[in-house]
Amino acid sequence: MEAPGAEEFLDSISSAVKAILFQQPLRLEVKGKLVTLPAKGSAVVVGDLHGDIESLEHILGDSGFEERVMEGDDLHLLCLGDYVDRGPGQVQVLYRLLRLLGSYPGRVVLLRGNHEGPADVPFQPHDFPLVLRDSYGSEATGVYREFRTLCDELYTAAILPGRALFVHGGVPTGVTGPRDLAYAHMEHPYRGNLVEALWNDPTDEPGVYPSPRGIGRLVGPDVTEAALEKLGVSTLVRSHQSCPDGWGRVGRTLTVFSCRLPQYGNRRGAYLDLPLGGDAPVDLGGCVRVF
Ligand SMILES: [Mn+2]
Repeated sequence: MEAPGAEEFLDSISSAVKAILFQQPLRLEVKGKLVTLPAKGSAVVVGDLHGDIESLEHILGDSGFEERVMEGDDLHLLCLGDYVDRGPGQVQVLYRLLRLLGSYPGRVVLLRGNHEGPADVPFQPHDFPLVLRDSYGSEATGVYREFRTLCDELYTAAILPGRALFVHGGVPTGVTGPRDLAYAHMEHPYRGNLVEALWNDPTDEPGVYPSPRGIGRLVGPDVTEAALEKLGVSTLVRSHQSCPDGWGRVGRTLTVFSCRLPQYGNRRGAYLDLPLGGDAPVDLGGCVRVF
């Protein structure tokens, strides 16, 4: 797929920002930067994409997202962040998702990954600005500025009350309730909840440890469980780490990774097709779709 022209891409970004600010609060239950998912219908849950447009198209086709929504299905597309950097289709992935958001503002929920994190937290690799410069030349600066505005408007987390928390990295270890996630972006950098939400990883060992990433924390199953209890949910659904088969589990944490770029070395990608209603299975492992 060709990259869109600068004007078209810029328009998709600024339209998405407006949709998040003005349309989505009328169609979704939004508090701060936390979306509460309705306990009905279902959700297609997508992990890291990192510019892998092929995997995104596969998920959209395989899940039948657009057809199902057009047929009136009660269906959401929930993406767990990390849309750009690394892959060959960074602009294409973002453009596709933003256009879907524009078409179905009540149906598409885009969370923030650490690659869409706050501007004062540097990280590597961040080749998206270079991709923009190659594609758009002198117009790249303006496009990137609009992208940064979008990053600050993306949601930090989504919650399915009583069941699951959805966030890019992990549940912040100091969380006391949903409010801490809803307003984590406003309390950044004074409190670490936003950084932990975007950067944390699970570990088998009980306790909390410094992350080898140099930012965020490694969080043991005991700490995750206690934090999830404060949020009134039993399962954490997150992305942020590749898994050989596209998904994996540590305690109550389920990782789903959707990109299949060769540098990650995973054999498969995965997404979830997750019923949100009361008859939904307690074990989300049964909702994993591997490709
Ligand atoms: Mn990540």
